[in-house]
Amino acid sequence: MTDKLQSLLMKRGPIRKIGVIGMGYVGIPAAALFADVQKFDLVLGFQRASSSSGYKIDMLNKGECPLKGNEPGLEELLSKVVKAEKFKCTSDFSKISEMDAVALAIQTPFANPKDLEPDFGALNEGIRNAGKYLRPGMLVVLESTITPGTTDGMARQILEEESGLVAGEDFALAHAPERVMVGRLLKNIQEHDRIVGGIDDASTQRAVELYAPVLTKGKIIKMTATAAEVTKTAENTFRDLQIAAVNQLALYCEAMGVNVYDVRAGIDSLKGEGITRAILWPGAGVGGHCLTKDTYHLERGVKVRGSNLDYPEGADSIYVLARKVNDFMPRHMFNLTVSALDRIGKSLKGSNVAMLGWAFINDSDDARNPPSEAYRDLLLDAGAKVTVHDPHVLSYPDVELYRDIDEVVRGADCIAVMTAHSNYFDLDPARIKELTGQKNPVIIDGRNVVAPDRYIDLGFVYKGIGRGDKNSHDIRV
Ligand code: SAJ
Repeated sequence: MTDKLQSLLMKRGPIRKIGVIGMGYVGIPAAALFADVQKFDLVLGFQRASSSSGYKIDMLNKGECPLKGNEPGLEELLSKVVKAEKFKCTSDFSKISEMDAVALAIQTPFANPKDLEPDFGALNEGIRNAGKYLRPGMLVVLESTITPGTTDGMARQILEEESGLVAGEDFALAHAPERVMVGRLLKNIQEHDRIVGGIDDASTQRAVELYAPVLTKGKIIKMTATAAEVTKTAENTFRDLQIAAVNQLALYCEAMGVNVYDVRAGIDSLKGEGITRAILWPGAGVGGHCLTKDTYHLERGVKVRGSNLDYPEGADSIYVLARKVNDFMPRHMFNLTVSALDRIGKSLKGSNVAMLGWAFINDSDDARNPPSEAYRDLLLDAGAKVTVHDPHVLSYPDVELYRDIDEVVRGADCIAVMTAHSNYFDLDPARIKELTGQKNPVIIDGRNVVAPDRYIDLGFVYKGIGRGDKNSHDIRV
């Protein structure tokens, strides 16, 4: 902590004006909640007036929420803070210079999912803008999920280059990773504990002053900026690892003729002082915007930021292995499909496969990095004809999405459940069989949605992930 920064912060006084760069799923609720804090005078939401997202500026300034889907309380809060003239959205980034604190909430997708290089382009532009208009005594906070070492590395360099100021002396710099889930944005920001990591103590303290007032149930957890980056990427890496652990177990149970759900219930029953078995759910794969990338941010962080890592030379980390297990699950669905069709003398070539579910997560329209896409591609490569049903996803590039299950199932040789949407739990096997027009239709259950015997008894060839107890059943005629 330098005296210079401390005195600059003292001179500036308490945070009153806050800028939030990036009016998306993270920035909009963050800005609205900051604006609702009595002691903050004004929040400016900074949004590029680009053709794709410039429309948000007018909507937000009318107190309307441009986000899709239901976000409880958000539109009301926006309307309240806009009416009170405590929140305004602008594309004039020069107004950053009037702020006491600036939070950057800009997404960091993959440039190309194949090479797992993050696309920091938009984030870098936001950082450059913040740097251009940075003033002594300001606080800059990165909320985006970033590779460990970014805040105190690339972000610090850009801010210092653009401003001619020195981080930790002339301005405060911190990382406070977002932990929001679509559908509960406000609740998550207010109730999750907030990790706050500065490049030095003064920066951490200044960031605490920004975030503490918006917390209701959540507590502040202070650490360094790099520790905060590791925490965020590792909390998703650990979830991916837990899912991979139960997916691996499901594959073992299939090989040993055992029902993984019996085993899961057995393991889960072990409770007691200091005993934890966070066993999750096996499935057709892991999709979404978080778990599919955050492991690679952590891995890159240890490569870029780490030194003298003591680990077997060239061996995959357990985390990368977990990603490989989870990414294998759509292929496992494909292998189950091939083996089920083979039991009735059919091959995938020329077969009709009806996929139920495209979204990466149940009862949602979110189709980012869906495991269903990998499965569909394998089917097409094998010469199958694929039709896809999803009750929520409106559109997806190069995929025709049907709303009517009957239309998708009609004439199908095989039905594959990829997403556990609620309406799949009460499918009627007799109706499904009639629609397929097959003596022995195939059903592949990727999300433990169907009751196997109800289908097997009607002559279906059933395969389910983890269902070693059912996958070699006799075929009823
Ligand atoms: N999945 C499984 N088995 C499970 C849980 C999930 O196969 O037991 C699959 C899902 O089908 C999906 C993928 O994993 O394809 C991801 O599911 P998710 O429930 O983890 O949802 P995400 O990707 O939206 O994760 C977010 C993360 N939140 C943030 O990054 C702020 C994650 O940290 C949360 O733990 C997760 O939401 C949550 O718990 O809802």
